[in-house]
Formats: sequence, C-alpha cells, structure tokens
Amino acid sequence: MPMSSSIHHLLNAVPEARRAEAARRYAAHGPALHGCLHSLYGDTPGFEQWYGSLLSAIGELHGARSPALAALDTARAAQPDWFLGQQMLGYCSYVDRFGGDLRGVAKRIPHLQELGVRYLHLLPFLKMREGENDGGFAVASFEEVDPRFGSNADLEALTGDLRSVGISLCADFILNHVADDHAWARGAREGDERLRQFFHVFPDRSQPDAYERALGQVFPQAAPGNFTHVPALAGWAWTTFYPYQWDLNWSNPEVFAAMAATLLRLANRGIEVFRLDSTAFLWKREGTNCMNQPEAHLILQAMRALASIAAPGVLLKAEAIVPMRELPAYFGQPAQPECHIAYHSSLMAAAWGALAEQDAGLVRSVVAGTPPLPPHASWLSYVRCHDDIGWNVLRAEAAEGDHDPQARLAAISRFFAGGEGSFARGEAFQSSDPHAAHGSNGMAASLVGLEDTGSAAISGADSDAEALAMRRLLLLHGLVLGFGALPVLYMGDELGQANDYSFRQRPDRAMDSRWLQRPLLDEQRFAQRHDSSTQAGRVYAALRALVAARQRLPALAAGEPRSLLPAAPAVLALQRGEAFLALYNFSGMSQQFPLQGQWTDAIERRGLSGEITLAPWAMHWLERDN
Ligand code: OTU
Repeated sequence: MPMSSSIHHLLNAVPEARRAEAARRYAAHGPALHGCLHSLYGDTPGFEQWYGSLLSAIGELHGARSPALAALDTARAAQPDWFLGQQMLGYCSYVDRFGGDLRGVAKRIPHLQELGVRYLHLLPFLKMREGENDGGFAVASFEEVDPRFGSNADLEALTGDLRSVGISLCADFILNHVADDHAWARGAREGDERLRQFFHVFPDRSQPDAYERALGQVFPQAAPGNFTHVPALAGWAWTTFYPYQWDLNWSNPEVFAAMAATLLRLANRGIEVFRLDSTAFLWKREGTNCMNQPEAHLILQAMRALASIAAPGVLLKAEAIVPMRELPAYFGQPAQPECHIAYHSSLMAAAWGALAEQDAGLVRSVVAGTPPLPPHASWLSYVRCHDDIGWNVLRAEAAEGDHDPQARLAAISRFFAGGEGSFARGEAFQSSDPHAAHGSNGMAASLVGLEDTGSAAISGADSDAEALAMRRLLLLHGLVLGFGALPVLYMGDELGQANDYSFRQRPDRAMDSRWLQRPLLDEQRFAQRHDSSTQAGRVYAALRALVAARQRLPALAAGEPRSLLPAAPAVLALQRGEAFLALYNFSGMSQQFPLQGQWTDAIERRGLSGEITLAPWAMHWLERDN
C-alpha cells in the first residue's frame, strides 16, 4: 500500500487539531512500521488490507489520548533524552506489597518523592489468572485492573497523581504469553479455530520434541519442558514458562494487531513505560533456542514505530535476560530504533559474582565489554529485583582467564546459597545440583549478610558484622547508581529488608524460591527509616546520601563517558567523564589505590590525594578538585 493512501486510514479517526502532527509522525515512522510488518507478514494474503485496518486502530487510539497525555507526547518528542539525566531514579514494587492496592500506592507517593524516585515500576496488576499465576505474569485480561488491586479508574487516577509530581508509571507488558484462562485461550479450548491460531498448538510430540532438542528451560524443576498437553486442544501448547502460560504465536499478524492495540489502550490509561516481559522468546525457530531471533526484533521495532506515531511519550524497555552480546540488538539502530531501555542483567549478576569471589574481575569484564548505546537510549541498572540472579548470562565473562565457566558460576551460586564461609543468606533457583548454576534468590540485605546482624547489631554485639554487611550493600547500590544508567531500587532495599521465608508454607509458591525476595513492606522498618539508631534508619540515610550526591553530579547521567582505571584485582576504579572517580573494593581486605591529583569525597566531603586505603568492602565517590 503506497504510504499516501495508508495515511488516510491513520488520520480518519484523529481529531482535526492533531492531524498535522500525526501526519508528520507517520511520515517519520511509517516507513519503518510498514517495512518491519511487511518483512514479518508480507506473505500473508491481504497484508495491505490488514495493514490499513491496523493503521485505523492506531489512529483511533491516538485520537483517544487525553490532552494531558498528548501534551506529554509533544514535550517528549521534542526532548527524547528526558529519561537520561542523573535525576532519574526508579523504584520497583508489587502493588499489594507496597500499598495494598492502587489507592494505597498513591498514598506512598511522598515516600517515593523523599527517595527522589521519578519512575515507578509496579509489577503485574492487570487481571491475572485465578489460582497460580506466576506473581501476575499470567494475564487473564489486559483490559482491566485485577479487582484485588482496584479498578481502571484507580489506575488512571494513580497515573495522573504520579504524573503530577513527575513520576512515570512503568508496567509490565507481558507479550510473550497469556494465561490459560485468558479469553483467547478459553476460545481456543472451546474450538474457535481463529483463536487456536493465536497460540502454538501441535497435534502430537513430533514437533515439540524437535524443538526441545535446542531449547533451554526456564523453570527446569517447577515446570520442566516447554510444551504442555491440553486435552481440550487435543494437542500440545507451547509453554516456555509455567504450563498455564501459553506462548502467543507472533507469526500470526492477528496477534500483532491485537497486542499493538492493547499496548496503546494501556498507554492511554497513563502508563508511560512498558517493560516488555520475556521479549527474547517471541519468535520460534526450530534448531535454535528460540531466543533473540531476528523476527523478534522486527516485532519490537514495529512496536516502537507505532508508539512513536501514536504515543511518543511512551518508553519501551526490553526485559531480555540474555548474554550481554545479545543486548545491543534490543536497542535497534538509529534509523530503525527498537527499545529505549534494556536491563543490564550482566552488570547486576557480575556485581554479585565479584562480591562472592572478592575479586572485581567479572564486573570489570562486563563494564569494559558494555557496548555503546545509540542516542536516546539507556541501560537499566539494578541490585535486585523480583526475579532470580540469572548466572548464565555471564558464561562468556566467567570463561575469561581460562576459568571453567560452569564451575566458576556454580561456586558463586553455592556461595549465595549460604555455602562454606559465606555471609549470604540466599537460595539456589531451580537447581539442586551443586555443580550447576541456574540462578540465586534472596533480598539484597540477606545476600550481603545484613539479615543475621539485625538484632545483634542493635545490642552492639555484632556491630562489626553489620557495618561490613552495610558496606557490601552500599557497594552494590553505589555501582548501580554510579555506572551510568537508569537505576532502579527494589522495594525494601531502602530499609535493609531481609528475605520472606513464608513462601515455603504456600503450596502454590513453595516450588519457586523467587518468593524469598517478594516481602510485604516492613511497616516497622518503614517507621524507623528516619531513626539512625536503627538498622533500617542507617540503611535509609546512607542510600539517600548516595542518591542525593548522584542528583548533583552530571557526570553520573546515563550517557556520560565511562572508563576503567588500572587497579588491584579486588578494586573496580570507574571514571565518569574527567572529574568523577568511583572506587569499589569488592573484598574483605583493605586495598590501596594511587590517586593522581587532589580529590574530594562526594559523600564525606573530605579531601584525598596520593596513595589511599580502601577499607574492606568500601566504596568511594570522588570529585576532582579544580
Ligand atoms: C520474566 O522472567 C518475569 O520477570 C518473571 O517474573 C516471569 O516469571 C517470567 O518472565 C514469565 O513471565 O528472563 O525474559 O529466570 O527471571 O524467566 C523472561 C526466571 C525472563 C525469570 C525469567 C524472566
């Protein structure tokens, strides 16, 4: 379809006052949108007609955007770097664990403001599958908020409240799969052939077995295999994750059209950042691990193009827990961009690995190997999240120096499961083989050893242990805040909250140790946050000091230069620009570092020069004196 005729499909439903701008955006992004979709679905009979109806849907949804969101679109289209500044700070939580429901989250906004949060990622809150639902990652309907958390009106009120104080709401867009009680899945089970085509359904095991030969497993213990027999389908459904999460068939253009409209409807409710969950898995190709396939990137580039046309104020964030070499593709190319943000899961895992090894080697490899980003793009840095620390993203870095990567990562995994001499209180994830490494779970405070020092420290009996654990906690947060990304705090970390072991008594959770790091906000520690005589108060004050320092240091903005200086094996010396140096001692031993010139500690405000001593597990942010 020539561009000129297709634009009428787009503009028909756009209010007169917005048509000129919409036409300009389509002129800029329509070629990429059409190109990606033609590459994906051009062989489908009636493709151009399908494309025209897609544009009509996009135009209608663009036209339905509120004036406030349309204004945000215009402002952000004019300032594409709006999310790269050193003031940007994220916070991630579950709705119920942070505020009970969406209205309760609104009451926590002053806490977010005190922390300096500008971006709030609420974990899944749309209507989720009844019963087991993978913490909400099994979506039963994209069209309504889960009644336990409130209503669509509550969501729109919350996004309005957040926007009014400069906080952007991020939500999971779970586009790889839907719950087996989603209307599409129900329809397929009831014999609707069109809806059956929304999924990958095989009549017998021949093709699943062929695929399985090259596939990995996400939950090898709790949900082995990637296919589930569904009697009502008289076949095997593709289920990368839990059996009740049915992978969508993205080779079907109807799936693309349905999910594109879903994203824009959610954007019109005020969601400003979409966390594209499991986005590595979207395209299946026999003989591969069905991750990071070229067509998956075309799908995301098409989503980016349509968002740039219909809702340019929105960001797309790739949740692709894959080796670092695979990550640049998720940003696309300047001429055909993909996602604005991607999780730097290798940096997160390497930082924890360095702590276990008391050697900065892994994190140095990852920082040195972090590829440059296209314009208007950023990494997301984080210490912990609701998921496991996935060790296999580090196989390449762990092999450096003639190490056996499997053995090296297994040793790290054992360390965080509380192995010999470890300060950590964590658990292995989906692996009972001590010589294998899949993932590790635990709250940051528990993994750094703060959990055991809580009570003793108050009595002073174990204050050294608490002080060392506190340094390890701040070391990791200092790296995440100093690296040059959009850093995201995980709820509870600001209070030094420890593991929640109650999942073991829940039959629907006991098989998934990720629930260790999904506690309710500890109201007692929350009440202590301003009291430095308490452990929670000491953590809160120290973290806020780091955030405050970062806010006034332009060198710490996401896009500012990053370089490594030579240092002892246990020390990461990260320079940002010409006048900022971060030193991180990943060991329990004091380390020396030769400073060149005069510097001032950005937190302690004292002068430093010459050979300085880094205390065990210490970090320092230094500003060069003029
Ligand atoms: C993502 O998971 C979510 O973050 C998990 O909470 C969900 O269980 C999962 O998708 C299914 O929706 O890499 O890209 O290792 O850390 O599966 C998918 C387990 C993911 C998760 C991993 C992650």
